[in-house]
Amino acid sequence: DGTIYLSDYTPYPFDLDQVHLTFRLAPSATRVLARLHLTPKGEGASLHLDGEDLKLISLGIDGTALQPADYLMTETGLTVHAAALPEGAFTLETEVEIAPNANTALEGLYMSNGMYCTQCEAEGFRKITFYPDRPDVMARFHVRIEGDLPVLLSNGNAGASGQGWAEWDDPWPKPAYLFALVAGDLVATSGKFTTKSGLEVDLNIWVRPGDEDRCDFALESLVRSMVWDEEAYGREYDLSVFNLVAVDDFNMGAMENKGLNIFNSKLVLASPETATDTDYMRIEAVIGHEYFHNWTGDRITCRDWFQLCLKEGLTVFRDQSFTRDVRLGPVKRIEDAATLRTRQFREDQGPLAHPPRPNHYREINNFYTVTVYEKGAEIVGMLKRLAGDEGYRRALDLYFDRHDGQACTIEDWLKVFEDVTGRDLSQFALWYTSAGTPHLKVTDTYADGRYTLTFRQSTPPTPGEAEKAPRHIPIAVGLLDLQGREVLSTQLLEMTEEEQSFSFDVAEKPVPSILRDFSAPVVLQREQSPEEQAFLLAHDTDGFNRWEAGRSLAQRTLIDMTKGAEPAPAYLEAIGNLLADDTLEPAFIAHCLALPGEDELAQAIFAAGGTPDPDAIHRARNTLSKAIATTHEARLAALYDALEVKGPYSPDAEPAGKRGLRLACLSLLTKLDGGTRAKALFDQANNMTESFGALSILIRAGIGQEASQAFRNRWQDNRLVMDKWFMVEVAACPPESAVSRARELAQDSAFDWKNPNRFRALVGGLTANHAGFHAKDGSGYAFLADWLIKLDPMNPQTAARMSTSFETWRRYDAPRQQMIREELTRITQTRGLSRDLSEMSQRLLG
Ligand code: B3K
Ligand code: ZN
Repeated sequence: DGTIYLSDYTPYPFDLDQVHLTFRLAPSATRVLARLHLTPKGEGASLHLDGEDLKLISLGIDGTALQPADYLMTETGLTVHAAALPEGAFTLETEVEIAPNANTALEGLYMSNGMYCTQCEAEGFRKITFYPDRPDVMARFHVRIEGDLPVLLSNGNAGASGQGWAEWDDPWPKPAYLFALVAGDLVATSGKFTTKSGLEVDLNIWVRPGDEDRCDFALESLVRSMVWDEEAYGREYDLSVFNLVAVDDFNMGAMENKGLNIFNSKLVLASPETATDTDYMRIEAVIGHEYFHNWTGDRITCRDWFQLCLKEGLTVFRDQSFTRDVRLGPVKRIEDAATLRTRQFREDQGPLAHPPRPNHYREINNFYTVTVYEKGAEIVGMLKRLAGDEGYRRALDLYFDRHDGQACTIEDWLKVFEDVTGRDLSQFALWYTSAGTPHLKVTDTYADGRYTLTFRQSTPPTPGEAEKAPRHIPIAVGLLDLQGREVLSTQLLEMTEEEQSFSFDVAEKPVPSILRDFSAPVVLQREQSPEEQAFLLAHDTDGFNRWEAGRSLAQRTLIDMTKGAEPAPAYLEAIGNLLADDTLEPAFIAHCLALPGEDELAQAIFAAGGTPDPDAIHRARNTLSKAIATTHEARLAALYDALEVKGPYSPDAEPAGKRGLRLACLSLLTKLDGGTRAKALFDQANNMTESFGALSILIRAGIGQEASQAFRNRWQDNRLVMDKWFMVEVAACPPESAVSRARELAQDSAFDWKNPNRFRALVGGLTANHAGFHAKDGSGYAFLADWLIKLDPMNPQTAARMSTSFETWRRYDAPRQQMIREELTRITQTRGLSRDLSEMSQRLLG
C-alpha cells in the first residue's frame, strides 16, 4: 500500500556533487534545465530520479540524448538503466516543463499573487525537476533564473545578474528540500549584520509593495536571533546575504531554505494596529526557529525523513530557549508545557499517536506533528537536564564538529551525548522510538525523619505498541515546609525502573513540589487535597509548579462542576490571593487566571475514565468565570484600571503581560457589566491586541455584533486581519450558533477557501469551538468533512492537517462516535482521495 519503512533504508548509489539549474519562468509553462554531476559509488547500479507532474522535454548524458530503451519513466520518477550509464562520473541533462500557475497544492514551484515561490520540504523538489529527492543526497547548487520580474532570488550568494536574469551560487552542499526560488515584484526592508568573525551579511525582508511598513519587527527579530545563536551556541551565519520572503499563500508557518527563508506573511508582517502581542511573539519565535535551522537542519540535516525530529525537535528547543532568554523566562515554560499537554498529549491519547521518530509512513507530510516538533523539543530538554548545562554545551559543540555537512540520525545525536557524558542512553532512546505519554503515579510516606517518594510509571498502549517498557525519566523535585520555605532545593531524580523510591532526611513532613519546570513530558497522578494545591499555588518557589497547582485546582473544580457541584471555595479564595499579590508578574497572574480550555477538560475527563459532555463543560467554564468575577469584582475592576498601558505601543514582554492580564480581567468583568468596559476599550484601542481582545470578549458574551461589523468594515482590505475576523467570529461564537455562523461565512464573498490561512481561519475556527464543533446533531462533523473533501483535490496537505480535529472521537458518547466514524468513512470512500488525506482518515478510523 505504498508504506515506507525505516528498516528499508539504503544509501543512494551515486554521489552528486554539483547541480546546475536554469529556470525560464512562465506561469503556465516554466522550463527547468538541470545538469547533475554524478559519480557512481559502486558498480552496476541503475540511476533512479524522483519526478512528479513533469513534462519531459529532453534527456541526455554527457551531451548525447538517451533513447527510449535506455530508461523507464513512471508516474513517480525516471530510471536510467545501468547499461545506459557510462563508466565513472557523468553529467545527466534534463529539460522539463511545469505549470506553476496550476499548482494549487502549494508544493514545488507555485504562484501566489503573481509571485513565483517554492516549497520543497519534504518532497516537493520532485515536482520541479527529475532528481534524487532525498535528504541524504547533498549537492552544491548553481542557479540561473530567467524571468521578466524585478526580483529574482535563490539560495546562497548572489552571482552575476542583468535585466531579466540572475544567477545564484550556494557554496554549502544541501539536500533538494532546502532549495528555494522566489521571483516577483517585491520590495525589501534591509539591514546589516557582522558576525563574530567579521563576515558582513546583508539582511533583506522581502514583501509585496504596500506591506513594507510592517517589516521592522521581523528584521529586528532576525538580528536578535543571529546574536543569540552566536552567544548561546557559538553558531555564526555563513553567507554574505540572508533573504527572507513573505508569501500570502503558504501551507505552513515558514521554511528554512538555505539563505532564503520563505514565510507565511502572517509570521512576518506586524504593526501595532494590525498585529497582537501574541502575533509579535510568534513572529519573533518563528524567525528565530527558521534562522536556527541554518545550523540544525541545513548544515547538519537528516539522513531520511524518519529522522525529522533530529532537526525539528532540536530547533524547537532552540527557539523556545531563545524566547525564554529574550522575554520573560518562567512564563514561556508555562506556555510551552501547556501547549505540549493540550496538543501533544491529545495526539498520544488518540489514533494518530506515533513515536517522535516513527518507523513507517505513507505520506511524510502527515508527520510534521506536535509529537515530532514539541515532544521532540521536550526530549532535547531532558537530555540537557541529564547532561547539565555545561555537558549539554559540550555535546552540542561535538555534534557540530563531528557532523557538519552530514545527513544524520537520532543515533548519531544520542552518541554525542554518550561520548561527552559517559552515560548509556539506550533506555533513554525509547523517548524517540516509542509512542505514548508515560503516567507517573506518586505516593509518599514520612517516618523517623525520612521522607520517601515512590513513583510508579506505566504508559497506556498506542496503535501498534501494546506493551511499553519503562522509560528513563528525569524528575525535578523540591520540598517545602509548612511555612512555604524550601527545605530541599530542586534536585534531579532519575527514574529508570517501573517502580522506584527516593528518600530525603527532613525534620518534619514536607510538601513536595514534583516535576518542577515540567522536567519530563509525563502525566503526574497523585492524590492531592484542594488545600495542598492552594498551598502550592501560594508558595511554590518553582514558577511552573506554582501555576500547575492552580491549574489542577481549576481543573478538578470544573470537572466537579460538570457533575453539578458548586465552584470550590478553596479555588475562589486562591484566586483572590493571587490577584492581591503585587509581587507577581502580570503575565504570570494572567496565566493563572486562564481556565483550562474545553478541549483540555474533555481530555482530562476521558483520561480519568469518564465521557466528556461538551455542553456541560462549556457551562461549567462560564459558571466558574462568573463566580470568580462576582467574588472578586472590586479587585478585578481596580486591576483593570491600574493595568492600563499608556504611551506608544511596544510588543515587549512587560507591557504585553500587562495587556494580557488586563484583558483577562476584562473578560471576567464582562460577565457583570453588560459589556460597558469591553465596548469602551474596543472603541478607544489604538492597537490590535486590545481591539481584537475586546472584540473576542464581546462575541463570546453574545453581544459582539456591532463591534464585529465595525471591525470588518475597518479591515476588509487587510488579509491577515480579516483572517483573525473569520476565526474569532466562529471560534468565540456561542456554541449553539457556531455551525450556522460557519456555514454563513463559508458563503461570504471574502471567504477565499483556496488560501490556506483563510481556510484554517474559518474551518479551524469551528473546530476550536469545542461545544460548537461537537454539536449534538453532528452538523459540526459534517461541515468539517464536507470541507476536507472539497479542499483535498486542491490542497491535500492542508486538508490532511485539518483532519486531525477528528482525532479525539473516541472520547465522546456513542452517538457522537458513530457520527464521526460515518464522516470519516465518507471521506475514505471519496474517489481520487489524496495519499495525504487517505492515510489520515484511515489512521483516524484506527
Ligand atoms: N521545515 C518546515 C516545515 C516543512 C513542512 C513540510 N510539510 C518548517 C519548519 O519546521 O521550520
Ligand atoms: Zn523547523
